[in-house]
Amino acid sequence: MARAYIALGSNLRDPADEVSRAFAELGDLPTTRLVRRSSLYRTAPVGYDNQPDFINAVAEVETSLSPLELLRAILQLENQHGRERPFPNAPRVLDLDLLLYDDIAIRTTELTLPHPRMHERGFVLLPLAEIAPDLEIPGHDRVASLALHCADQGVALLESSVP
Ligand code: PH2
Ligand code: MG
Ligand code: MG
Repeated sequence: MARAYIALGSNLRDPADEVSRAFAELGDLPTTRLVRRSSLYRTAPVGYDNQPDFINAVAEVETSLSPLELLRAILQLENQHGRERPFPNAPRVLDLDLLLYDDIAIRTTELTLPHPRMHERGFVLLPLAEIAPDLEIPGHDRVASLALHCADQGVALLESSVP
């Protein structure tokens, strides 16, 4: 079994509900188990400002799907939620990004691992630091250390997700 981390994001319809349902759907993928899920975070948009805040979170899964099988499966989940892609960084009903798959580093047209921007994004690193602070991102640093640099990125724990 491999261990993979997936970033979840939504800023259309009912974002907290889209992300919560997506956690369950990840655990229902073939030969895949949801091991841990972060809290939900409310985050300021990065890259294209004129859109609503996002709800972001991170999932840890155990899977025997290959990296490409897992990637294709999560893109299919996005489509099932009605994802449309009018322009880069557009608002979206569900975004699922494969962040890490074991310690694999690859770069192909379809998939780059680790995710090329994850080491600088608070909306990924802060939820990830909650569930895997000691994880090393291949080619970068420990998650908890990288997350320290993201304090000013407008990422806030959503109170309603605290048990
Ligand atoms: N995703 C992006 C670009 N910008 N900003 C926030 N806050 N959250 C996201 O998930 C996000 C983003 C590209 O996928
Ligand atoms: Mg994304
Ligand atoms: Mg994506």
